[in-house]
Amino acid sequence: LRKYCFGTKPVEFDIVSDEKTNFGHTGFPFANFNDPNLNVSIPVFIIHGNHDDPTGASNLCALDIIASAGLINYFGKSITISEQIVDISPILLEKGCTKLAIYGLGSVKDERLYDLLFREYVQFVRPDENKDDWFNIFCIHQNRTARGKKNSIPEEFLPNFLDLVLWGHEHECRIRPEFNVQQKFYVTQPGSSVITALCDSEVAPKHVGILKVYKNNFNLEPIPLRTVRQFVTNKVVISDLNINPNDLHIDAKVEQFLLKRAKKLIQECNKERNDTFPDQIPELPLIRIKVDYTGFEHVSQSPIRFGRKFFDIVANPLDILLYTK
Ligand SMILES: [Mn+2]
Repeated sequence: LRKYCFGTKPVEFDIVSDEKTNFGHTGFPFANFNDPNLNVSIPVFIIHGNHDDPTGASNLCALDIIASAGLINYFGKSITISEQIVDISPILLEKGCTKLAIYGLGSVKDERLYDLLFREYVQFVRPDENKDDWFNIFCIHQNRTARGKKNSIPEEFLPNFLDLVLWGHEHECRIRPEFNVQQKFYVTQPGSSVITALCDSEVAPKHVGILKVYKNNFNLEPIPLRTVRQFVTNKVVISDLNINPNDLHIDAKVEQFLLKRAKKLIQECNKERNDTFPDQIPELPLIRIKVDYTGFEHVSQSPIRFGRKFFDIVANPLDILLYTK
């Protein structure tokens, strides 16, 4: 942040919302580029996630520290007390004839936000004048994919005056804006920038994007990330392997099969590396084989013992195998 976002190049837009409303929760109730003691050329606006949410008696989080150093503009820190309306006031930016309203809400427990939205306890505060002139963005950090009742936020709970929702938290890269026909807004879900969970949703190539807004039109250009570690995942169903469950050498036979499969996946990664000449990809790939052992519960494979054979070839040797039913 200090290296790339500070500098003498002037910021080319104005902030026209009440900065105290946007940033009053920090010790410095104004945008960092309006601080006479700082030279900011690329201002960063950021909400907190669920691993860095405010906590403790003074409700502090990591972003508070970074904000107080003047490096970021931390917004969307709604301190919610139950049975009270939560106001979400936008940061209003203007450049030429383009007006951008950025609403934000840092991560809160899904069940809680679900309830607040369902009971219409969340209020999006819109600018008083020329409501339709604004391009409205909402930054949210919650479950988007349903994982049980109330455990995610339905897009239909968000107000339909929004133009674009920037959805954080979800790991899968779905950065190309998806149109919600009912709500008439777009949702972009950039996904995690690195692979953090060894599951299918992390297989899609990682991207960041550059969003350009002109009046009420926007364009989001996805940019592929070239430093992401390779990851392949695969599923093996033992009952499909044509092995007799009562075979005395069943452990060894299953292990042989899995070793072969792992080596094949590693070869694929190596081939891909050689074909695409990626310059900055870390050398060792991530490999995950899901082993469905239904009907073969007596087969004993230690994932740790299995992984010892891959110490210098794979980034995650000790959890290549994941047993499932
Ligand atoms: Mn998250």
